[in-house]
Amino acid sequence: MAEERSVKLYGTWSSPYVLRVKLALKIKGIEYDYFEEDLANKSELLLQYNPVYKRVPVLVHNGLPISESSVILEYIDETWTDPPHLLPKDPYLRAKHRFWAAYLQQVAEMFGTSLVLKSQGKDIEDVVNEYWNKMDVAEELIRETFPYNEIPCFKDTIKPGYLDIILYSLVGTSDASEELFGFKPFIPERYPLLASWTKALSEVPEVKEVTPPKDKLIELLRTIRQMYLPSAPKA
Ligand SMILES: N[C@@H](CCC(=O)N[C@@H](CS)C(=O)NCC(=O)O)C(=O)O
Repeated sequence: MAEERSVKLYGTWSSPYVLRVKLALKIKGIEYDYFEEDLANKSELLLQYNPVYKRVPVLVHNGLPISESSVILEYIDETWTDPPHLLPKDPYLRAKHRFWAAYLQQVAEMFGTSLVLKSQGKDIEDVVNEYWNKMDVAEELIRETFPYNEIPCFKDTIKPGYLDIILYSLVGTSDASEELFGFKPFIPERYPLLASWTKALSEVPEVKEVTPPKDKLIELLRTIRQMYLPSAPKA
């Protein structure tokens, strides 16, 4: 169909939000043209397509731009209605998936690398403790979103969905920041479910295909850290 051919994604390789869209398109088997943006010198098209936030990702479907990664994921699921579906059919379960996706995002953003890097005046230990406390809640309660309360296990017939994509985008590339900052988002002993869920996701072929290379990410994080904390070690 012509509709399916005209899909364009404006992104930047290191963005966790762009990763979400790449993953959703890959899982749904949707072909698209990708345009890498230089965020220090945004293209006219990006500014035109996302005049409100001027951010990536932007998905352009048949000339119509959609921005904000979670909105894009829902748009993809509602437009390409063949399975696999990103959100569950059942409205209550859909609501739960959206709820937990928003919660995980809020906690991760609160704790985000940029916060750690920029909050020189703030006690990092307090930030970490707050993160643990909030993730404890997710570890205990998120199980109810899974069928039969089983930890997700992905195979040919069970592909990652909306909540999986959001979780993976938030912590899936954390091995790069772990190597640099020594912080692990989910210690397996404390977070058996969240840790094994993230690990299962990282082994899905579609996920491996779109995850940015760890070395390249480490390099980028080093540069960012250097910008905010000039006294930080270079290597
Ligand atoms: N809430 C947005 C966040 C997108 C976002 O923060 N994108 C960053 C790249 S990771 C960006 O475009 N930054 C450029 C800027 O803020 O000027 C989403 O979910 O799509």
